[in-house]
Amino acid sequence: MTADDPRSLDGYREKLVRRKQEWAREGRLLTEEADALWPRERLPPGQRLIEKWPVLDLGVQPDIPRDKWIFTVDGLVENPICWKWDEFISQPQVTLSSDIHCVTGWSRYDNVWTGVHIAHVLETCAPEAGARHCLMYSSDGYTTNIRIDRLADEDVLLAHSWEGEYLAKEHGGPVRIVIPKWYFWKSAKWIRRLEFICEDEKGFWEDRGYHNDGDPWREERYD
Ligand SMILES: Nc1nc2c(c(=O)[nH]1)N[C@H]1C(S)=C(S)[C@@H](COP(=O)(O)O)O[C@H]1N2
Ligand SMILES: [Mo]
Repeated sequence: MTADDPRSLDGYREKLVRRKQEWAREGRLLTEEADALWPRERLPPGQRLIEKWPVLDLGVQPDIPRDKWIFTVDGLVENPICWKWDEFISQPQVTLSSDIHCVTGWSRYDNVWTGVHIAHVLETCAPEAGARHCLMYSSDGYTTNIRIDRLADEDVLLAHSWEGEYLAKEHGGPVRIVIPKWYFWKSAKWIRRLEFICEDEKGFWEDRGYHNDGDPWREERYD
């Protein structure tokens, strides 16, 4: 029997090795997709991926017609803002896609938001040097806090639309803030006011045992 004889184990092994060597020379199975897969981990620890978008709130879903909605920015800013719907909607618009990570354990990928970019809000209101934190106020009485540098992140916006349609009331319409890098409780629905302050102040859940920061990658769920 020669080494090429398939009945010989040595021959079989040799053929296999030869074939693998050919594959290596050809670069077989290389897809050049490695960059597209970055970051390799998309689902934070302890989260499960879902498709349907759940509704979570304090049991009150305020009914705010767009023509009655008023949005203010005040506190440590040089130019306080007071936008009615028409003014808000005539500001420059952006569309951004991001993932949602809720502290209750679900995540939802590729949510497409349209609205006013936070950079535009910050440019317009011009926070003073002493402004370090932001307290967000909602029409259902909810509040939540965020450090100003985290609020200023390039993926943050005041969203009026989701997937090309106006945001449903149960998801915070007419306008909610979206702050994707932090657990979703920081993304206040029915937003009505941003207050810039010097010292940090806790919001509704931060005051009730949730973590003050809420980084999903560090599982900062509870205090
Ligand atoms: N105004 C307001 N915003 C809120 C809440 C709330 O109760 N009131 N709940 C927060 C929590 S805990 C979560 S998980 C998300 C839920 O948003 P969704 O109902 O659109 O999924 O909204 C956040 N923003
Ligand atoms: Mo939540």
